[in-house]
Amino acid sequence: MAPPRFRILRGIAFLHRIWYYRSMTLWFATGNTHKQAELAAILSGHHIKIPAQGGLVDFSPPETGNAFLDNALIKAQALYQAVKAPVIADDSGLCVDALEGRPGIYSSRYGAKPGEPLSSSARNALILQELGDRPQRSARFVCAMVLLLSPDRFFAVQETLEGEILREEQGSRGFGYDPIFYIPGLGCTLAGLTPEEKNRISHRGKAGRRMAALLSSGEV
Ligand code: ITT
Repeated sequence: MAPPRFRILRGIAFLHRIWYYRSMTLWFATGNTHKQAELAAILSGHHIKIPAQGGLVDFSPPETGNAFLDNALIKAQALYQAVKAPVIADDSGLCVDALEGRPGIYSSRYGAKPGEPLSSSARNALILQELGDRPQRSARFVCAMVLLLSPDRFFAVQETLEGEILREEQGSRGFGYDPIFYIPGLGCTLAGLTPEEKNRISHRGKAGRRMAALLSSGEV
């Protein structure tokens, strides 16, 4: 019989093998490194790779859809064409009620002129200017997420996070519209939360955990 230390090592190797085979490599169809960091933490049991790691440095398919879900599927299909392996994609944005849902699917390009994208703080300033003193400040983040396993097989989920638009930026963490997105129940903006706290409540966190549950269900 093998000595105890050898048996423990063999046990660890066995558990590692189980963990490795349950975890999947997922290509994430994004060029946004903030989203990449968030999803890698949300799906921490899996290997998340971005197009640049497959030599696709300029991956940016035209987002021609009229809904978050359409654009998530466009990104997923475009990357699947290139890598021929399971892909996850996220199309997300901020919808402000008093602005009839803007910026919505145009969140990353809001206020941009051709060839001249706005910085995040300039986009935040534009939203604050458009809203002015209006008392109605309700808004939500939306995240449509698609898991594409083969050309004709995909799963989709769309999740939200409700909040309010502040009158000025607050907080220095996160990205994009986080500094103007206030969570009344927490008394701070998303930019005031740690990455773990944000993932726990966010649109992306909720959508990603649904995908994680699906991946560990044994049905995928
Ligand atoms: P990819 O298309 O390459 O994934 P992107 O940033 O262009 O990157 P989207 O088209 O989905 O992604 O646009 C999402 C924009 O919405 C993003 O650039 C932010 O401005 C905003 N956004 C989405 N999720 C956010 C979050 O959690 N916090 C702050 N802003 C967010």
